[in-house]
Formats: sequence, structure tokens, C-alpha cells
Amino acid sequence: MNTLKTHKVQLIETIILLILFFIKALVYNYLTENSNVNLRLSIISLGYIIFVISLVNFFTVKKRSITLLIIYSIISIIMFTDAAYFKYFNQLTSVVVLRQITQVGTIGESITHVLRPMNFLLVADVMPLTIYYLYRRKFKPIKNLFSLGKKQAFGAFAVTLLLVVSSVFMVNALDDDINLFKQEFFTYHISDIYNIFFAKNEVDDMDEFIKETMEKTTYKDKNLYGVAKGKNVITIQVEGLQNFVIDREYNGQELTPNLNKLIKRDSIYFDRYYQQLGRGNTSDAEFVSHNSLYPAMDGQTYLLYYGNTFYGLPWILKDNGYSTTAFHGYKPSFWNRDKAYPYQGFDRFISEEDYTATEPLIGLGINDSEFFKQSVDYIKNTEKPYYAFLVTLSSHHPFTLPDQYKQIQLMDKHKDTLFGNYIQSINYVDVAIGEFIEDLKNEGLYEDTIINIYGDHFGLASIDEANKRIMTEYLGYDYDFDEMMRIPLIIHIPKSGINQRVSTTGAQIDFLPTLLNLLGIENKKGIMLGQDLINTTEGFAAQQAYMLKGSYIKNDVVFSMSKDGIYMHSRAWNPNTREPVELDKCKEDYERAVDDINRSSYILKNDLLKKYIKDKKELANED
Ligand code: GP9
Ligand code: MN
Repeated sequence: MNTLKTHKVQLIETIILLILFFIKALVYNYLTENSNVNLRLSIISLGYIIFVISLVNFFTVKKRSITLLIIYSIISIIMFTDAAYFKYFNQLTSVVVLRQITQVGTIGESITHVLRPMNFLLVADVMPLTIYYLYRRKFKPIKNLFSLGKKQAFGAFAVTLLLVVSSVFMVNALDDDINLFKQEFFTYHISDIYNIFFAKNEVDDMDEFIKETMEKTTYKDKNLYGVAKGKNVITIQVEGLQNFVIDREYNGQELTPNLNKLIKRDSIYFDRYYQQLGRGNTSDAEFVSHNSLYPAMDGQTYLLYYGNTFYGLPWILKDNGYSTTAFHGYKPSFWNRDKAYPYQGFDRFISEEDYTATEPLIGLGINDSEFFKQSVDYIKNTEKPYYAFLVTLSSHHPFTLPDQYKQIQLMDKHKDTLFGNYIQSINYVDVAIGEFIEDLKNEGLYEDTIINIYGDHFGLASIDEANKRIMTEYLGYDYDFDEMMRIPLIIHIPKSGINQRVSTTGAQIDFLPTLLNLLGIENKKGIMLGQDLINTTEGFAAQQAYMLKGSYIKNDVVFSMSKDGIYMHSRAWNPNTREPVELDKCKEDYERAVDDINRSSYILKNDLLKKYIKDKKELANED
């Protein structure tokens, strides 16, 4: 057989393709948690795909089938990526994610963990369609898709374009349940690309805002002002350390005995402290903590804005006579740290290349115990006073730990679960931190040093069903975003006699102002968007990743902005009682959360500190 009734076959082919795509759209909307409006979204997506088919008619007859196959495959792959990314990050991918494609290694591993068999339905038809195309090519002529002529093709294109555009705007305007710009596959991605190039980031009264911010950050006469003045500063940013493990037992076994011991003496422990990331994960935790600015969402801050002028903790300490060193046992180029650190104010970066990777390696590289040991050797030869910033590695997802370090006896139901592996890993890091403190003592480096310890971000994603189930059972209450993103901050000041537990809500953005108060250093140049948590009772933690922009956590409210962008679809609850809170009461703080983040993003995009620090210098010269 070498001839086909072309038109009939082509009609059947097109109908089959549309049916396949419609099923795909239904699966996609289900996986991206739009089940309540799935049918409406899928019909709109179907409209778009008909439009795509009408576009293909502009290609020469020979190239139509292959073009359509390629476009269809790309769409399928993007849908697959979206669904996987959504499961982990609670939002769809953006083209900005592609900019950091080389950095997805560590995150990628985490994402694959949340893939379900259903996700593969999104790409399941690509292979059979390709095989069919190759088989079909043998028959001539291949005049696919009704073989429209130029004029007819243009007519089809114009009609479908008009239909799609008008139905998108009509549905958006008339259907209160739907926001296609956040929910529908094509509309979302088109508007995402549009926003990158054309969206304006304008904020009102920036000068006024900065003036007020600066006035807020004067510490003199404040509680605990200068109690650690002149001390060396060590900050340990612990991979994946969540707050729930602190002071907690598992079947009678203490999970973090060393941290617990530290908290009991000469420490301030912040137990309502939250992560605050953008798109740069661990590197964002570093950035926000050091700079008291929100990390970017239009890409990764250390990559997009690394060369900006900053005036965060390392710079401030340098201005106060400190030497500054960053320690991290992984590749120096990862998260662009090697380029970013000098602009952050670090004199030196001790990276994977400077450590001897002694066995056993754990996860991404050198084990934490060895990392700390070798870091002490560097620290003791560092010029005083010093700032040492250490970023750990061993408790990185998926928490694989050699057997000899596993000290927690797990119940059968927790063996080989992320939860079980996580608590083993955290317990291992706790031991390593304990050894580090002992080493500091032995080297005479302990007493004149202030030691800060905090988690970079969560280890156990609450969107993973198994994590959620196990954690909810373990904690005795719903494992939701607020508990997932809650990390400990411990500030240990040896021989200070200070013993405090601060339960004011705070986040990584508050680290710098809080620490500067203790160090008795006034930040006269920088812009800090956080606040000193020791001298306030009104906490506020705005979020933009995992919980979406506009979400926030306060002492008695957690507000989680709906991912469809429709305010009334959001959730709010009291973190103490876990009872729902009326959404109407959250509007003002929601607006504040959006405004704070927009201002921070404006500062980054316009490299505002450069201008501001220059202005400050000019002012100083005039005096
Ligand atoms: C890699 C380490 C882990 O350098 O910081 O990165 P993460 O995957 O957690 O962002
Ligand atoms: Mn991390």
C-alpha cells in the first residue's frame, strides 16, 4: 500500500492528536492541583493547541508533520517539568529557572523524589507518536493537516487566534474561580515570558522608605546592645536543619543533644524563626541572612546580582577591622559562590579544593565532622578579630549516611523513609557540631567568640505525601508550611550568662540586625529590611518561595497566598491553635508582604546600595 486517502487520514490523525492532548491537559491540571477547574482549563488549553496546529500550516507541506511533532514534544516536556517542579516548589516553572539549569543538580535530585507514575503520562505519547511519524513518512504524499493553501492557512490562523485570545480574556473576567494567568499552561507561560521582558518593577516613595528603614536600625540603649562587642564571629549555616528536631526525642533518644546543651547555657534561642528563600536555595539563605534583603525570584541572586554593591555582615565586619572567611566543602563555582563571595565582602573562600576529602564522603562531599576539623585549622591561623562563615553539607537531601554514623534506633515503619534518614543525618551533624565546639575550646578559640547557628531551609518537604503523613503523626499536628519552613536560630555567647528564648516571629532577614545589636555595631550605610528580634515583640516573616508571594507568618497568623492568585482562595490559620483565621483580617499584612518584597527586588534590580552608599559618602564629606 503506497497511497492513502490523505484527507480522511489526516482528519483522523488530527482528532487523535487533539484527544491525546486533551487527556494530557486533564492530567497536567490534576497534577498541578487545579482539579476544581480542570475541565475549563483543559478546554482553553485545547483551544491553544488548535491554534498551534493552525500555525503549522504556514510550513511547507513536507515539514508540517515533523514541525508539529517537535512542538508537541516540547510542550509535553515542559508540562512534565512543570508538574515535577510544582510538586516540590508549589509553583510552575519559569524561564528564569532555565538560567540556573547548571545549578539544578542538587535540587534535581530532590525533585525526582516527588515524581509519581502519573507524571509520566505527560510524556507517554511522545514515543508512539514519533514511531508513527517515522512509519507514516513512507507514504506519499504527506500532506498533513488538511493541506491548506496560504490564504486558507492565514484565515485559520486568524480565526483560532481570535477565538483563543477572546476566550482567555472572557473566562478571566467572568469566571471568579479561575485565573488563567496563573493556572492555564499556555497562558501562564506566555505571561511569564512577557513579564520577564516587559513587567515594570516600580515602587513609590523609595527614598522615604529607605529613610524610615535606616531610622529603625539604630540600636543604642537597646536590650543586650553590645554584649558581644569585639568578639570573633562564627556562623554555622546547617544544611536542612529544621526546628522540630530541637529539644525533641525519638523513642526516648535525644535527636540533637549538643545543640540542646548549647541552648541551655549562654545562648539566645529563637524558636519562631523561618527560612526566607527565593530561587537560590542554600545560597539564598546565606544572602538573606548576611544582607537583610530578600533574595530574588527572577533568578538566583548570587548569579544575577552578584556584582551589585552590598553592605551586609562581612562588609560591616571588615569595616570594623575583622578578617572575613567563608568555608564550604563543595565546588567553589556552585551557586556562583566563587564570584559572589568577594562582592559579599569575603576576603577568602575555603572550598572543596582546599579540604582533604577523607573517607567516608557523605552526600555531596567531605563529611561534616572532617569539614569542621579542617576548618578549625584554618580558623586558628586567621587574623583576629575574624568572621568565619561555615556552610555544612552532610545533611543534604536525600540524607544518605554511612551505617557507622547511624545512632538513632529507628522503628521499622521509619526505616528507609526520608524522615528516618533525615533524623539520622541531623543527629550526625549535631555530633559534628559538638566536636567542633570542643575543638574550639581545645584551641583556645571558644571564649572570645560568638557562635551563630541556623538552618538554611527545610529538609522534609511537606508537599511530599509520605513526609506529611509521618511528620503529622510524629508531631501530633498537621505538618504544614509553617512547621516545614521553621528553622532554629541559636546565638551562643560563651560566658555571657545570657539565657533567653525568643518566641517573636522572625526570619533570616532579621539575622543581621539582631546580630549587629549584640555586637554593638551600628549599620550606618546599608539598607536592612529585617529587624532586631531581641528588641521587638511584633514579628513578621514575608514569604515568596514554597509559600507564594504575599504569604506571611506572624505571631498568631500564618497566611498562605493561593497559588491561583485569587486572594479569597488563600488559607490562613493560627499557628498556636491551628484553627482557621478569617481572610479579611489578613489583607493589610498581605499587602505589606508584597510591598516589602517588591521594594527589595527594586533595590537589587537598580543596584540601589551603590547609589545610596555613594550618597552617604558625599554626605559625610560635606560634614
Ligand atoms: C551545595 C550546597 C547544597 O553547595 O549548598 O545546596 P542546595 O541544594 O541545598 O541548595
Ligand atoms: Mn541547602
